[in-house]
Amino acid sequence: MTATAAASGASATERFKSDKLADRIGTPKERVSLLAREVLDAVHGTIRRHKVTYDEYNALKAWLISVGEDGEWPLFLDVWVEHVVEEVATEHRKGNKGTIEGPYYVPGAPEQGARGTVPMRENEPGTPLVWTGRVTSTGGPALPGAKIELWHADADGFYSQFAPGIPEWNLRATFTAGADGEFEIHTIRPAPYQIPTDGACGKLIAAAGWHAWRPAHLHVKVSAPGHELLTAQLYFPGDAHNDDDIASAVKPELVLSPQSDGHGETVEYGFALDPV
Ligand code: MBD
Ligand code: FE
Repeated sequence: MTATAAASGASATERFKSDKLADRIGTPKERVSLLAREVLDAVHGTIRRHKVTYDEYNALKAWLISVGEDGEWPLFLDVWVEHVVEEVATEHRKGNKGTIEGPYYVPGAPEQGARGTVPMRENEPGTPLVWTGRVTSTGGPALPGAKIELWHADADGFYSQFAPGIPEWNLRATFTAGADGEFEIHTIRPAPYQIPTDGACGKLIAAAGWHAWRPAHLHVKVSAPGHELLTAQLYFPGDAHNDDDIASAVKPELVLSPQSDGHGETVEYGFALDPV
């Protein structure tokens, strides 16, 4: 079976509903009215400025219907909107830069302690990557016991639990920083990632003449008691899409400096978390 937009979209939609909708808080009426009004005003402005036709309106309507049918609301929103929400939510931070979560996080990945290997298949394709680092508070002290949740795509660009035929927790793990905040993670280097092209988001990309690529990336969530949760992605130097990520989620502070060691690559990268 091959991965289809509708199948990974349906999984991402279910994931969102069970993780994020459960603890959503109500938004006050005044705030809903203000934001909805302003977004609608912006749409009306675009229609007037560009004299949008009925054909174009109906094409939009059909496309919006297909976003839901393909389960691609999580993908659409995380690719084209989340980066600005993240920017606003974290602008006060003094510690590590973060970036968007994207649609493919799953909580509860297997625990590996402070040093270990991410679950992977026998002969998992890809260059071995050994990543060492420390988790500290922005003031300097180490944060022993900090959690580092890691998830990333395989060498074909597929995420476990969102593409068929991949073991449940493949390339997903939770590490716990040691006494000095240190950790050592063994994994493989992920491949550049192309968002599904056979669904509604792919249709928009093709119709607009854009490309569907994100640079290769490792996703992390780093957490410690009394500190703000850090959601980030780490990138590799020289990737063709670091400068034109479809999801606009690359920041210079998030680009790694790996060293080749003949067998694979090693890299050092740590995290400073902001106290709450
Ligand atoms: C991804 O892997 C991703 O990280 C984002 C942000 C959007 C789509 C796929
Ligand atoms: Fe991703």
